[in-house]
Amino acid sequence: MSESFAVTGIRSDDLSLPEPTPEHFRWSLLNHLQYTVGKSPEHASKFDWRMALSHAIRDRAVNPWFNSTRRTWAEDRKRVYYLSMEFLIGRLLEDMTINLGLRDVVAEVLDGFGLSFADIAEGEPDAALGNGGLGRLAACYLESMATVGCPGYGYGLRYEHGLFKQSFDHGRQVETPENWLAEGTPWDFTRTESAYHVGFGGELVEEDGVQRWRPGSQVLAAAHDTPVVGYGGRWANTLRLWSAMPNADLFDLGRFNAGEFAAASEPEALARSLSRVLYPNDTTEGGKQLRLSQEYFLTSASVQDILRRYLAAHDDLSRLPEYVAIQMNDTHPAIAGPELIRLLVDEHGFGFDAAVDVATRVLGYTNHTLLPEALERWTVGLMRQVLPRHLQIIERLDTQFVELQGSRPDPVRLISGDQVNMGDLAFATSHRVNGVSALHSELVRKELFPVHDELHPDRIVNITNGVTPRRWLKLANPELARLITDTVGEGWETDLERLRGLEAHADDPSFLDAFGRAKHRAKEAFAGWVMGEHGLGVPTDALFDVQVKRLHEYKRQLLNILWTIARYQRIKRDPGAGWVPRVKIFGGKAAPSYHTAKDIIRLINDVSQIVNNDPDTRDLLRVVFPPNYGVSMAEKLIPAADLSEQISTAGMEASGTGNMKFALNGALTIGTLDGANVEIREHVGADNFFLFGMTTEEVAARRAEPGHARAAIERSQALRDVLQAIAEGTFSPDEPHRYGGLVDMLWNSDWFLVASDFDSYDAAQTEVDRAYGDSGRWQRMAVLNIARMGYFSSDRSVREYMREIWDIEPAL
Ligand code: 6GP
Repeated sequence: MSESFAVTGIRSDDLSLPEPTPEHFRWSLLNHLQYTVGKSPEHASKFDWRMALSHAIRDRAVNPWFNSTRRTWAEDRKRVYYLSMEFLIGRLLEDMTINLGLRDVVAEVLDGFGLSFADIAEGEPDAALGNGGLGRLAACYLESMATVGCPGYGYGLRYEHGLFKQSFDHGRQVETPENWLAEGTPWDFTRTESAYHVGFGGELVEEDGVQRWRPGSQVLAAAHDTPVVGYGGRWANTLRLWSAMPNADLFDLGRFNAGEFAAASEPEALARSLSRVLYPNDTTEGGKQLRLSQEYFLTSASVQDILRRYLAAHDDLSRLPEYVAIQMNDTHPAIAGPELIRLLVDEHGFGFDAAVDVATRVLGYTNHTLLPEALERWTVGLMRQVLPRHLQIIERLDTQFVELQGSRPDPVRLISGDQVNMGDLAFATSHRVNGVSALHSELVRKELFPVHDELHPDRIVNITNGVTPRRWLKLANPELARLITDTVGEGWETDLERLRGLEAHADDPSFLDAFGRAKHRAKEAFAGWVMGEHGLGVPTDALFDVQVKRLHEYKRQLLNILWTIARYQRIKRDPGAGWVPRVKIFGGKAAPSYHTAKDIIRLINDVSQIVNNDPDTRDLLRVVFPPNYGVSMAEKLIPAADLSEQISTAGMEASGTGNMKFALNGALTIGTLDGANVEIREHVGADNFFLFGMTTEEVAARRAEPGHARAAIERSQALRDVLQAIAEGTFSPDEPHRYGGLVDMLWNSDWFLVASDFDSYDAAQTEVDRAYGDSGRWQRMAVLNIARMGYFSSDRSVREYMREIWDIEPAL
């Protein structure tokens, strides 16, 4: 901790930057190039220019940031703290430039130097500090909180290595470490003075009749702050990421001097491992002890920081819920309940029940999945070893929770057998629990927490997810964004319902024509990128049919590739049947240990080899799977999509957010009644959505039928032909039985009901062909989709959180 050395008499306002005129910005850029980066314009590389530009932009974020912080203190406002193990923020340069309203100025200045903004921005690595939906949602919500003026912080970990880099070796996924910090990041301010000790292990000792925790080891959490600027630059919040720093005494100088270099550094390395890598598992848990320690590291540092900030302006901790709301992004930070209770009881003299009451009123919990393997459970043994005091608190909460259930014969437990159930713990220590789409929240109520719900009927609420229209339309799709502004005027960026104004133009041929041109240019841009980057050829006059998301059986990329094979066989049988040319585009990563998902990736790649090289079909069907899907690829691909594949087994996708991004960019959805698809369809209209598949109830009933998969395959000639071709090695001639396991699974178990939904999916795809064949009709449908997507702005979601969970007023 560094000593404060405040100098009075100089006001930060006096240091404000002048208006961002091109002249000033030009000066600022050159100044940073020379004095921050240390390069002259004659010798600067593209990287140097990017760093200088990023610093010049970051400068502009500081005043809104200070102003927002100052106002929050001055007005003694409540703050929201969003605790998340993942923030999948992607690149920041263009995003900040747009939100600060500087895009035109920057382009003009760079132009003057013969540089292109797009070219420079393209060099920025993605901050891939997340796996998928949950992490990207956290990033959208932070941006929306800043845009609507909700004072708050995102708290996360500053992983040295974000989500692994994916490449393909003969079609197989290969993972290599991602290194976003290798060249340094221009965005964050390191605050070594905001460092906290986080303890692990050790023992409980009794002192003056009270239990005290004596941790066995301690790690320092150091803060790194990135300003998060809302659209228009009217408000800015902070993303505070913790990195682990070993205590200086962990380095054993004696051993080092004795020549034992590695051993001397080992405890240090172990401490640093807390923020070294992001767990590459989406929805499944892994790597027990380190993962639990990481979760506690994030939570403890954040809760300590929150209390410090509160106590700087208040002294009565019982009023904490009036000033603090903490949102737990899934159960990963669910140790926040016990941690807050521990601090209140052990350090601030609270009684246990009073502490529980305060914690519960402060905390909220968002559930993001029903998959049983994703519901975190830690063994009591591990918990005792890593967090003995917290275990004690959870035991007491468990006892109280059982008492609350009265004489119920088989009470729900926070600790059952030797397992601590983090979902139940999170529920029991929160005043609100929310699902992320209407359907999902209903299932959270009925399937996941029926007993909790009975005891606390007003605790579960639904907040349907949303996405930020700044990144996912204005930034990603400038051409469409311009057309929208020309048509409905400015302001849709922060009031997405204004897109409704497009409806009046849905039958206007010149507008549809302009829309068609914007779509086509996005397709050409994507095709150019995929050729330049991956050497994959993509015909731009074909229908772009896209499925990008994590690889998971429930998301059913397998259904998509099986249908693709059926299409291939049909074209081969009848090449002249007037096929609509399609490009099937896949993207997504599989968890490294998820073997079935990796088999599916390989199958898609194998199929692409055969299909793309077959002269009979290559003009009508192409399969492309660019490796290493992430936020930046999504920004290029989503604007180019015609068809959005949202084909999960009903009841399994909590919400989806990609589905929203595609529809907002004028792709039509082929989808099941799952997650937010249900609400998207309600909004855009059933006529403008390709629905197929069983409902959640039908899925449950079908699963109970013995032999359902076999029966479905026997009913479908097309599917039989596909499975036979795979089984014969048509797509893996060098190893004909490569997919024996997959085929066998489809015949005999098929938990995800790929076979049962195949024919229905096939029929919906036929509808897609028919609609696409009439380009006027297709474009009209696409425009109606865009026009009716206003509801799915993350600004709306965040306002609902503010009203229904956080109880906070916007500062704007
Ligand atoms: C995901 C859900 O799978 C997805 O449906 C949802 O849109 C997204 O969260 C945001 O709510 N879940 C995860 O990414 C996850 O790791 C534990 O859940």
